Amino acid sequence: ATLERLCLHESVGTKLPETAFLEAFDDLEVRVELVGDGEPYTEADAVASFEPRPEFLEAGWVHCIRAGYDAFDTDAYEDVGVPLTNSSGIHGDTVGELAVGYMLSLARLLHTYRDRQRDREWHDPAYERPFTISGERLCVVGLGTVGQGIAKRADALGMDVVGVRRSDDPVPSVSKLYDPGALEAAVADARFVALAAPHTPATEGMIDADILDAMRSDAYLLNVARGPLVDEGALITALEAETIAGAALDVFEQEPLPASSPLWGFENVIVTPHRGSATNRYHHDIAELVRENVRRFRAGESLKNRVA
Ligand code: NDP
Ligand code: 7N6
Repeated sequence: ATLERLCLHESVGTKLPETAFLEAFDDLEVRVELVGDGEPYTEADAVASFEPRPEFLEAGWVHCIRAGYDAFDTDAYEDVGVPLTNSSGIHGDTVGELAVGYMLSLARLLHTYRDRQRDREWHDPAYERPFTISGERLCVVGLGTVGQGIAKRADALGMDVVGVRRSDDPVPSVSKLYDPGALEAAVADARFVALAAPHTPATEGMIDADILDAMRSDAYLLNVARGPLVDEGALITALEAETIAGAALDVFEQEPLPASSPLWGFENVIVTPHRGSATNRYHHDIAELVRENVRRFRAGESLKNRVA
C-alpha cells in the first residue's frame, strides 16, 4: 500500500525527545514529520502517537507508542477499518527491572534509608523488618511481555514464581498458573503480588477489598500495569489497617497522583511517576517497532502488534 508520510504526533514529546525520535527515522524512504492537533490526514499517512485524537481515524494506520492502548477507542478503529497497532513486546527489561527494584527495596528497606538520609539519620530499623526476596513467593498477574520480564528476573533471584492468566500455556520461570477466576487462591500465599495485565473491562477493579483481604498481612502489592486494576480506596484502607505490608505503585487511578492522595504519605509505599518504561533508549525501541510496520505496510503484509 502507498505510504507517503509518517506523522509523529506532538504528544510523543511527553515521553521521549521528539528530535531524537525524528532522527531515528532518518533513512526511512517516506517523509517523516512532527504534527500537532487538527492535522488533515489521508490513507497514505501513518501516525505514531502517545494520545488518541479523533482525526487519526482518517489516516491509513495508527501506532500507539504505549503497550497499554486503553486510551484508544478500538471499536471506532474497527468501524472505519483503520488498523491500530501498539507497542507491546519491548517492555520486558524496563518494567521487569523496575518491579525487581521495588521488591529489593521493599525487602531490604532501601527506601526507608533514603528517606532518613535527608535528615542525615543513621537509621536502625526493627530487627524483624528486613528479609531476602530469595525463597519468597511472587504472584504475577498477567504474563505477557511485562509479566514474563518480571517472572524471569524473580526466578533468577531465587523466588518462587506463580502467575495468573486466561490461557493455560506454560510460561518459563512460572511454577504454577491460575485462572483469573482463582485470583484469591493465587495471591493467598504470595509475599509479593505484581500486576502486569492490561486495563480491560475484565481487569478493572480486579484488586478489590476481597482480594486485598485474601493477601497475607506481610505481603506487598506492586502495580506496574494500570491504576484502574486496583480499587485505590480499598488499597488505602488496607494500608491504613495494616492488613497488607505495603505497596509499590507506578500507575494510579488519576495521574499525576494528586498531592492530596494518602498514598504519598505511607513509609511502606513506594510511589513512582509512571516511569516503568522510561529509559534513554525508549525512542529507539519504539522506532524499531514502527519501522518494521512501515516496511510491512508498504509491502502489503499484516502489521505486527495489530490490536484493532
Ligand atoms: P501483553 O499483551 O504482552 O500481556 C498482557 C498479558 O495479560 C497477557 O499475558 C494476557 O494473557 C494477560 N491477561 C489479559 N487479560 C487478563 C486477565 N483478565 N487476567 C489476567 N491476565 C490477563 O502486554 P504487556 O506485557 O506488554 O503489557 C501489559 C500492560 O502493562 C499494558 O497493557 C500496560 O497497561 C502496562 N504497561 C505499563 C508500563 C508502565 O510504564 N508502567 C509499561 C508497559 C506496559 P492471557 O491472554 O492468557 O490472559
Ligand atoms: C510510555 C508509556 C505503556 O503502556 O504506559 C506505558 O507502554 C508506558 C510511552
